[in-house]
Amino acid sequence: SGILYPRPSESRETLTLDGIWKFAIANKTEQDKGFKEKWYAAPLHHNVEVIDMPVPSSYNDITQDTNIRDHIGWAWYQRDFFLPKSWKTQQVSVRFGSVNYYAVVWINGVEVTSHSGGYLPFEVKISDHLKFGHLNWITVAVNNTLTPWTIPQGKIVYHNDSQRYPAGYYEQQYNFDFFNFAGIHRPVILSATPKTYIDDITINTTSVTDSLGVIFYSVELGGSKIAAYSVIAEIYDAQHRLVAQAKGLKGEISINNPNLWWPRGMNESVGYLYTLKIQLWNDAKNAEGDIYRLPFGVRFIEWNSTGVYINGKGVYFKGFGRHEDAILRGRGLDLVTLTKDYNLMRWIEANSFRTSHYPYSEELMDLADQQGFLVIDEVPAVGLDNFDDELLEAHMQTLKELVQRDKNRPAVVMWSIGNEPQSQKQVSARYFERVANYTRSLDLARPVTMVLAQSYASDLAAQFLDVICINRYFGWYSDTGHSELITYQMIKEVTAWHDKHLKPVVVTEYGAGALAGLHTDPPVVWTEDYQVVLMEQNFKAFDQLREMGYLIGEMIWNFADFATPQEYFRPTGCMKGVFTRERQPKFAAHFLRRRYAQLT
Ligand code: E9O
Repeated sequence: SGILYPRPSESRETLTLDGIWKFAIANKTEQDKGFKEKWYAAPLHHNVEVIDMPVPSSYNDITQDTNIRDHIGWAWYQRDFFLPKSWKTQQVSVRFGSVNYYAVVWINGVEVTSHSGGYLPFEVKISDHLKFGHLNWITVAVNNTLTPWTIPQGKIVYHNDSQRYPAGYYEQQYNFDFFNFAGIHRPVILSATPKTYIDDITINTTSVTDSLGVIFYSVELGGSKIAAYSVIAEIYDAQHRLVAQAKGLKGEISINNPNLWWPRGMNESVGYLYTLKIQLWNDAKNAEGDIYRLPFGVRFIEWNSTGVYINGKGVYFKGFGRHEDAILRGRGLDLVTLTKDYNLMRWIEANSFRTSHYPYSEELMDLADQQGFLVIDEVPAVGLDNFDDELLEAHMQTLKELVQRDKNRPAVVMWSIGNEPQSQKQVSARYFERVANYTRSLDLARPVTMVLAQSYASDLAAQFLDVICINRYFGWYSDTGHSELITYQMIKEVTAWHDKHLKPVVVTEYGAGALAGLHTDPPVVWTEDYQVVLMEQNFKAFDQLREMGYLIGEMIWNFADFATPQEYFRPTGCMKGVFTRERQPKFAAHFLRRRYAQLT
């Protein structure tokens, strides 16, 4: 079923549950206590000492308590709410933008749903469990434990060496360098729709010329059946003028002389959005039914061995690998940081980013659609290292949920099915063949890619992709400090991938750590100076590789410094940001801006 973003309309209302919730973590040695004592069945403070916790936010950096910062396992959230009487006759749902990683939800003590996967929305109907004229309680238990069968993977390691560790000591390990922030990360929204409602809408804009845009749409209904109904589809332009219409659950609508959706820098018209208004009409009762408005762009994507094309024009990606990461909030939705980040990306004249290494919030994606940023949309499959069927199942589920959520977004121009897997392993070949083909079964309108870090000789996954993305740290992780090798090695590297597969290549990561304010000349690693030299040497290679027709994009790692697990080689975080975690420019930002301004 669909996962449309809850948008108020003539027939729909929403109420936010964002705000301060009550919160407690489960004791390390008594993880099951909350379940055994049924903490969901009574006000949380009857059972355990609670503190205040903002939603949305990660819980890690909110308190002074290391146990909360480094918590592994169950955390409990609870709050109460009243509902308007008018919702009694409606279909009421609760929708979570994301909860990392696993969530169980109770309404008034009754379990209503659970969800696996930390970065995608889930929703459940709750009408049967609600009270009107009384307080309602919602309880959420969140578990951030990562295992070999979660996406991304992790493992719990028990230490048996009694010389060094007390009995039962364990820790969470994982294969990636971003801190595994946890909690209710995105908005929690109650919504009321009519009992028969619009459950899903799919839009396809593959057939477009300058004079005609043909839009294929289809609608799915949910809830109680009505004897006789009609569906009215109307398209409005950005000035809210009706420009085309059709009838029926699915069909074709043509827009004459359409305003195409263009990414930044390729056309004066950037990020043009139409609105598809779907309206149900109850013919039996001759009454208005559910109404939903979906923004969409008219554009089409093509790809071949030399490039990716939007509306027939070849694209060069100039952008960033990023994170949803902000001071105090962690990975919680923060509209201030989110908006500032777009302003910084515009200032530096980027046209794109990759949602490394997990799907970003819908609020963030909306702005990409509106501002004309190209997005490589990535699932949280980072650093996969074993490839069994159970993992495959979870991997496909996350792709299914991602495509379901983002299929109508013009900004999304590629699906990335993972980052830096152990794709040299024999078993990975069949695994990625299945994941790539599964992705195509979900959406044929966009190319499929994955971000590779193995050598071109040993990798077994690129053969199943449409576009090859690679991460390369010449002069940083290899030949550290030897900036004189970077141009040579990068040219060799991209050429080898291209020659082997005859597919376009994007360098999705390159970069150097730089501590803001640290300078040396001659430049040495960790200075701002070295970061710039490394960029300059990469740029020389990129220019040549683009000339040769091999390279279709460059994305520096990373947009901003971000939090990592505690490591002796990362001073509180990854320092490869072009901006600091506070979103102030390093020397590198000014340098990158000069380049991106010239690249078209
Ligand atoms: C993923 C990113 O999240 N890529 C890592 C980044 C890092 O610096 C991390 O922040 O740890 C780099 C992986 C290095 C791959 C080098 C490939 C060289 C193969 C010959």
